[in-house]
Amino acid sequence: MKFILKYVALVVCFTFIDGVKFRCDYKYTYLGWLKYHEIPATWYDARLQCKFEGGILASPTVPGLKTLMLDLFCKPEIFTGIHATFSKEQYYSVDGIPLAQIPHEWESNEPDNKNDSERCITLNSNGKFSDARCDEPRPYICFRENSQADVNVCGTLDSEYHFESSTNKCYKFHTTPRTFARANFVCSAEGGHLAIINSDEESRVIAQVFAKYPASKMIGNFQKDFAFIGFHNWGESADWTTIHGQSIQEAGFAKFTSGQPDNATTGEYCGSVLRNGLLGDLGCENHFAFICEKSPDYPLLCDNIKVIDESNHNHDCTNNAQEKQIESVSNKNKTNPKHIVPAS
Ligand SMILES: [Ca+2]
Ligand SMILES: [Ca+2]
Repeated sequence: MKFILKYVALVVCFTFIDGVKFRCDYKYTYLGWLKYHEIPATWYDARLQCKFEGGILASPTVPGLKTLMLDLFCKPEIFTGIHATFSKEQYYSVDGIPLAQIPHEWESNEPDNKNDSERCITLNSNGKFSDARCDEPRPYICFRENSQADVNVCGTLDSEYHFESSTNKCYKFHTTPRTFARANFVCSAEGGHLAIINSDEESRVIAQVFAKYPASKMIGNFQKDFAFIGFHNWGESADWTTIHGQSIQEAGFAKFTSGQPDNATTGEYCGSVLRNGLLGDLGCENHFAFICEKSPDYPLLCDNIKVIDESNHNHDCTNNAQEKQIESVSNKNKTNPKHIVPAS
């Protein structure tokens, strides 16, 4: 009995000590991991970005989370995950919590559903809500709830990334067809990039990855023997460059399949790989499967039990404070934002 108790105590102890890792670009808090995205995006892209990063578009569903969110931004407003994009006026957070169950106070004269086109909710710096157009870009915050799920050997929670020891890289084949730009967006948000072939060996590895996805495994009407990878020619001819700026020769692999590049239908400026591991060109705006590559040690991983360097995350709003003061003088109705933190 004593032994069992000791064992249980040890297990509890180790469970507690053994931290959970997640991306260091997220700030660890008592409620979970948070990341402020200062570059404004449409609500739709914000939702996707958070999803691909391993979180969700944050909503202030509980008062504690709202406080943490307000501490992260200095701008007048950010998108929350609360939306009515399915049916108008039916507001839910992206994780399904109805607006009625989320504590909230509206900004004066809001919600107004201006021009009957406002289906997304912003969190304003004073803690109040407004309804707003989903397609007008705003900053936003991604959130990952605390959980015991830990990253895999590829440094991600995404189990579709597989490690290849011969290249020391991880790869993920995406069967949902996208344009080159959207494929690049997805890989990047996942912490990787569109695959870049750096050697004959990597070409062989990529061909093996492709072989696991016969056409029958892909749903939809598109050409299934090509996949976008990370090279293009800047919209011009014969300047094939990787998305990281090297010529494909410098990158280490420049073998096109026979008959390629053919610049078919006048204008194939984006790079692809075929099932044989060789290169081809494709129209950037057409939809194809694509392959992401990820380094196991990028993005950097942080442990939830180590002391976290707050400097990367805490926003110094002092520069904005001056602007805000001017704003508040010019607009007497607006109160000073509560969340402005003094310079440390
Ligand atoms: Ca409004
Ligand atoms: Ca590579």
